[in-house]
Amino acid sequence: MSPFRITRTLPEDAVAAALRSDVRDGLTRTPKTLPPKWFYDAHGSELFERITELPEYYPTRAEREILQDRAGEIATLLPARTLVELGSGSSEKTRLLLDALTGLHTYVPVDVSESALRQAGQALAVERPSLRVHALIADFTAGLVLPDTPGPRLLAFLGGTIGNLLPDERARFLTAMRSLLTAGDALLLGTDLVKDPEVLVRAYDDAAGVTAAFDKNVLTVIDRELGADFDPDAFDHVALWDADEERIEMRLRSRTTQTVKVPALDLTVDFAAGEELRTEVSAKFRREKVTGELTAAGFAPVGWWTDAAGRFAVSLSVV
Ligand code: AVJ
Repeated sequence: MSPFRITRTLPEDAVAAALRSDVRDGLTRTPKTLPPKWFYDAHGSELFERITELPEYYPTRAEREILQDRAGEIATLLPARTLVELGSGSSEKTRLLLDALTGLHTYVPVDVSESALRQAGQALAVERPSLRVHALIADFTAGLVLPDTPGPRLLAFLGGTIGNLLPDERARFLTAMRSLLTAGDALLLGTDLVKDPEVLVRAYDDAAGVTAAFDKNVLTVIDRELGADFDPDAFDHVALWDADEERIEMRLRSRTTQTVKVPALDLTVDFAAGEELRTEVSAKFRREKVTGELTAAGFAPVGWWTDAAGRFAVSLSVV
């Protein structure tokens, strides 16, 4: 077996502190919000894997189609020796890139979910005996530090997860990613594209209710980690299309007037009947918007590929 290392760039108590401050900030503002990163405990990561297999949730399949068709071309444009993958989850689509990057030295999966990293990292280390795997448990929206590995580096941020950041967060994130890279390195970015709102809403409100369970799982996380008494069944999952911002929003709508206690924060939160807590934004893009944001952050776009149906795009930008 090849070396498998796992590094925690954020100490566990910093993760706990971030959860506390996110929950306090989010539940005391109007309208109430929570950042989507807290969906992904072990159960949430499992639910997300199930989402990617739903008939309505097309982004995973569309992006896989692009990588199946284009990984060779991407590897020729950027023959990376280090592949860094942000929000790697199960690293399933990564295998397509790993197969194409024939000169690869080290794979660096980065995720907030230790359980997903361990599973995926260990499996890969067994499957690819010559590949070094150095996993990072990190919040890539806050000061990421990459291990010292050979270049060129390809930084992959797939799945459309950049859409989960708000516009100002996106700008700061892309600038921070640019500053991690040096000449010859590149960013491979997956972005979901603007399309028929009905298709989009169905992708975030599936018939089997898996996305609803995923959405409500954030309440279970807060109950467990902060001793709160959220009743997930007291909320309805809502997915809506914001046509002005061109983004999907997921919300949890309180079924009744209710009060929730969060003992670890010494906090009491009142919900009016029908009040909504925003749990995720998922921005959808047009090519000009992606190119504009990349260019503003100092990247030079060199490749743009979509699936045959034009639902999703993968772009490559050099430094
Ligand atoms: C793949 C993390 C970007 O926004 O589509 C899936 C997460 N949320 N269904 C997305 C998600 C609801 C997802 N990301």
